Amino acid sequence: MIFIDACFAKPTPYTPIWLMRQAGRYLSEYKQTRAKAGSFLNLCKNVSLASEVTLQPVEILDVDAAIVFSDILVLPMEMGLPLAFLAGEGPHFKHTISTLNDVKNLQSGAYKKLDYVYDTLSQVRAHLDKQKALIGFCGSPWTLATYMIEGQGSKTYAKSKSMLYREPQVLKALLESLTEELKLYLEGQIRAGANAVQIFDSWASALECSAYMEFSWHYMKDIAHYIKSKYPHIPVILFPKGIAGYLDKINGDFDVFGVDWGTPMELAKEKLGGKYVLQGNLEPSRLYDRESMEKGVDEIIAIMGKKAGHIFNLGHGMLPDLPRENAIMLVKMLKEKTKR
Ligand code: 1CP
Repeated sequence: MIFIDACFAKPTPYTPIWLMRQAGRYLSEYKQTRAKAGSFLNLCKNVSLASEVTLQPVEILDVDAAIVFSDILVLPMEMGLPLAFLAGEGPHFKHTISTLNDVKNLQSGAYKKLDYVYDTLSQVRAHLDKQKALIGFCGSPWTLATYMIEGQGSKTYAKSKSMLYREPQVLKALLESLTEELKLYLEGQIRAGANAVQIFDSWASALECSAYMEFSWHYMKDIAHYIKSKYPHIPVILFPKGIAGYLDKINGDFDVFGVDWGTPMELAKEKLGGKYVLQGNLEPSRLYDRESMEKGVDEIIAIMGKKAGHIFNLGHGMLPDLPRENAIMLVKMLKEKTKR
């Protein structure tokens, strides 16, 4: 598989590409399937519909990898926090974590309740082109913890950070239990057919450097090390969003570093290019305009070259109102421009 070869820095016929959040509302096909499912969570839990939306972007865009359709928040949900997706408002947990007792009351063995994710992976792997990779994923302990503590997305992360500085032992207990569940969850995804795994640390940038290393990166590394020691042939991709200033501190046992759009690719290459394959990092909003998109692609190729060591992606997820024609064009353009 071209994508897997690229993750291990082996030469490929062109630079492989996939797009974070490549399944979603910018595709009318997704909206139709989601309507059939009735709700977002029903869609995640319905194996045949979730498989369908996983495969849609592969067929429509011709990307080199599929990412299983699910959400990072199904894991905390299965740890015993009821989850709702409110129309227009995003995810919402009715019960939140604020004390050590709350952490102790979380159910262990959540990874055993996620058969709908494993079954979707198996079904997709059975239908996916042999040359295309299937990516499994999870949220980072820190990013998941912010939703469990705040109850929803946040601008300030006030409750999470207040816990970090006032009662770090409570936050650490939560991060540790998440870490143990996530190791087994990713392992389950690999056994079900995932060819690579990515950990999304979407809210990395909420933390100052020392806090980031101690309360997020430490746990990401622990999960990555666990997977790499048991499954050396499975690439592990880490995507911490918004930590351009901390790249000197990045280390650990993983294969691919996901570069967000706020981190200049030149800087990522200088600091990490010798150690890790880099994935990224086109600013998603460039897809609003074809000329801006092409210019962005050219700039990234000029930095990363056409040799091994790069996987093309956006620097964060697809937005619901981006024109699909430009996403299709992006994939085609990238393959032509990077042909060896
Ligand atoms: O249909 C809808 O209205 C729901 C929109 C939606 C979609 C399409 C949500 C709700 N989740 C998803 C799918 C999803 N989420 C995928 C699918 C696979 C793919 O990439 O095609 C993935 C990988 C995720 C991961 C995810 N969920 C992250 C990490 C990645 C990122 O974008 O930073 C995060 C932070 C979430 C939480 C979440 N789920 C949904 C929303 C709207 C949010 C973000 C809310 C917020 O900003 O706090």
